Parts: sequence; C-alpha cells; structure tokens
Amino acid sequence: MPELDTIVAAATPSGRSALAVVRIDGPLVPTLCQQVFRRKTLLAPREARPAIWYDLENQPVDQVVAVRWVQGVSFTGNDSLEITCHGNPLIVRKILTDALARGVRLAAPGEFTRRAFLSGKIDLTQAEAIADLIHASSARALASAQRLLAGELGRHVARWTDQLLQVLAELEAHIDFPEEDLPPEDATGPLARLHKIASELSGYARTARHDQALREGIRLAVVGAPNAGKSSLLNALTGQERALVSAEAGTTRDYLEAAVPHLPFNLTAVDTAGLRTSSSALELAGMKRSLEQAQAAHFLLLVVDYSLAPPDLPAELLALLTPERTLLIANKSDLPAHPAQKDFLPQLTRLHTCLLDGRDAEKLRRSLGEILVARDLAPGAEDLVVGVRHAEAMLQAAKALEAAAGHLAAPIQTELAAAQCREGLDHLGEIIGRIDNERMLDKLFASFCIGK
Ligand SMILES: Nc1nc2c(ncn2[C@@H]2O[C@H](COP(=O)(O)OP(=O)(O)OP(=O)(O)O)[C@@H](O)[C@H]2O)c(=O)[nH]1
Ligand SMILES: [Mg+2]
Repeated sequence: MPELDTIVAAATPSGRSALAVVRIDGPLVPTLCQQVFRRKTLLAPREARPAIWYDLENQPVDQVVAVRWVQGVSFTGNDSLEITCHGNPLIVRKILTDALARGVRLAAPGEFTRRAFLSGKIDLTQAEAIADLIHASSARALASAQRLLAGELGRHVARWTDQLLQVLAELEAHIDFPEEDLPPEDATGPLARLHKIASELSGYARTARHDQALREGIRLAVVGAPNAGKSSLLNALTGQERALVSAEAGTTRDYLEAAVPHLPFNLTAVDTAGLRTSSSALELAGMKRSLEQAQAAHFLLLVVDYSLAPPDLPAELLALLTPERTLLIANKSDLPAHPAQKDFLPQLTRLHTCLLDGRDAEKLRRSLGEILVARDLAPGAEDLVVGVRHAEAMLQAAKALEAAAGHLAAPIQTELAAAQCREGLDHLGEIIGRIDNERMLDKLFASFCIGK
C-alpha cells in the first residue's frame, strides 16, 4: 500500500458565511499543528481549541477553532485536523494555500470518505450514504440515507454472510467426510436456509425501485376535461395562486409544473390543458402536450366536474387511466352530484373535493401522500430503500443461492452447491465493499464533493 500523504480541502461551500470549515488529513497533521499554531506541544485531541493560524511568513491568517483527531478515532482513521475559520473565501484560500506550501496536497472529491472506507471505519454502503445524506432533498430521502449511514444494510449483509457461512461449513464437512450424511432436509436444513436467504435478498433488492423516486421525485399529471378544476387543484396542492383559474373553458393552454410542499418525498404536479374536441389549432396543440405529460407522469389525477354529466374523454387518455396509476378527483362537491357520475370509470378510486378555496388542500395532500405509498410509487416511513448497486449484487447473490439449492436437490452435487455458496458470499461482499476493484471505487467516489 503506498504511503499515505496529507490532504486538505474546504468542507463548506465557497462563499461568505459566518464560519467555514477546512479539513486536513494525514501524517503531517501533528507537525502542522505545531507549526501553524506556533505551539511547542500538540493540541489535546478531540477538544475545540481557539488558535491563530500563522502562515509561512509568520503572518496571522485568522483566529480559528481547531480540533485535532488522532489515528484510529478520527472519521478517516488517520491523524486529522478540523479548522473552523471565519467564512470569507479569502481566508479559506489563504489557509489552503499555506497548507499546500507546507507539503499538503488538495484532496480529490470524496477522498476523506474514501480514506474512512479504506481504513475500515465505515463500509461501502455507509460511504455511499454520506453522499446521499448530503444530496437528500426530502424528508424520506434523508431518513433513508440516515438508516444506511447507521449501518443498517451492513448489518443485514453481516447476518446473511454468517448464515451462508454456516451452510457452507456443513456442505464442506460433507465433502471432506462423505460418509457423514448431510443434515436432514427439514425446515432448518441447508436447502431451506438457502431459499430463505435468497428470498430475503430478493425482497430487499426490490426496495431499490424507490431509489429513483427518492432521488428524482415523483411526477404527477393533472388531467381532465376543460373547466373541471385542474388549475384550482394545482393551486390547492401547491398552496399558491400558481395557475390562472377562470369560469371560461380552455383557460390553460401550456402545461405548468410546480412542486407540492409538505410531503415527505418530492412531488411535482403538472397542470395541463383540458381535453375536448376542439377546432382551435392552439387548443389542439395544448391537448397534444397534455397527453404527452400524462404519458410521462408516474401518477395521474383525473379531475372531473361531478356536478355535470361525465366528460367525453379522448381514447388516448382513457387508455392511460389505469386503476393503479390514477386517482379520480370528484370535484365541485359543493354542488349536487350528477346521477350518471357513479357509473363513470367505476374502477377508479375517487376523492371528493371542493376546490373553490383552500379548504380541501390539506386533505388532498394527505390522501395523495398515502395513495402514492399504497400504490408503491413512494417508499413508506418504515421502508429501508437500498441503492441500485446494492440491489444488483443482492440479486446476483440470490441467484447463486438458488443455484446452490438446485444442486442440493437430487442428484445431490455438494461441490457445485458449495461453489455457488462461495459465489453468493462474493456478491454479498460487493455490497459492503469487500472487493478489490480500484476502478469501481474511483467511479463511486468521483461523484462526491471535494472536502467529503
Ligand atoms: N362550484 C365549484 N366551482 C369550482 C370548484 N373548483 C373549481 N371551480 C370553478 O371552476 C372553474 C374552472 O376552474 P379551473 O381550475 O380554471 O378549471 P380547469 O380544469 O383548469 O379549466 P381549463 O384550464 O379551462 O381546462 C372556475 O370558475 C373555478 O372557480 C369547486 O369545487 N366548486
Ligand atoms: Mg386550467
């Protein structure tokens, strides 16, 4: 392993702020502490110490608070130093420049986290979670990153690994001493245990379908006939007078998108032009866009004026209105419902609303949040969401274990089963980073920011 050098980076974004943080990590830290703070003794570890940073010309750069971390205890596992200085980019630059002049080099993106991983302080799922934690833009994305950072997935992997090692030990005992029978194949036998681990792995891998929803958010198209209250719905959902509302049919022409606040995940609602037969070229162009938006959305809100006879919707839209993907907003509940409405698209779940003012906004947002979780478009509060990389390794592991189980059914081929178990173990190792693949690590950490 090449000898570790010392790295430096600003850990806070460039710009003016009350304070900024600079991190230094590596073997030069103890010497550096003595030089820049002009001290004979080292700073006591893990204690915040006010100090003045002097540059190589002995000029004071800033009054800072320094915390020294020692090897083994620090985040990276190495000697490291955290400087909190005043948040002026000129000061940050001076500290960086002075550190460089003293033999320290600038850190690459994610290098601090990479060091923490390489020194075994965190596993790969936790390293990835740090990037997710910083980029999370909704409560649920944050909660999911926090659970991964706390090592929840790593603990599952450790448990699966232990269980699999035990199965492997039994298979190997049989290979070495073939006169000894394999354990009886009951619910606790190797075959049953392999199936159980494989099914748990596949179950957890499936949660990765929510990874994209947490990263990119969910897109909702508001569709329906003109004048049904689509723009009123967008305004109610967003809590703003975002879209023009008018008694004139055909008000909205261009589609209009806005973020829906107060939900645990990111949701964008798109208001669209009403769909009807029209001779106006402009309105027809608007309707074409409405259909495109409906196609591209994860979920549809079909707004219907419930006081009128059911609308005559174009077949292209009706084809998109599947029960899993659609909620029917039975609007204008302040007016008597038209009797024919109950037979209109009866397969769709209905939510009765009055969108004249903001009174149903809260109910609407809450129901929508629940429905999106129930329809499996967003993760629930209890769900651990694994990443796509984790899911791929889990599925490969599950496949190997199912293959191993296949070799334990007649004709029993214990060697082949053991080989598949070992392959399963390798895939489990990939999840937490027990791998020897520099290129993969380079790619992974390159997506981090500098200073992390
Ligand atoms: N009585 C009643 N009127 C409503 C309700 N919701 C909306 N409206 C009225 O219905 C009319 C049309 O509302 P919009 O929100 O502009 O309808 P839209 O579906 O966006 O219409 P287009 O953009 O023309 O397709 C307006 O006059 C609203 O005030 C409701 O719950 N009850
Ligand atoms: Mg409108």
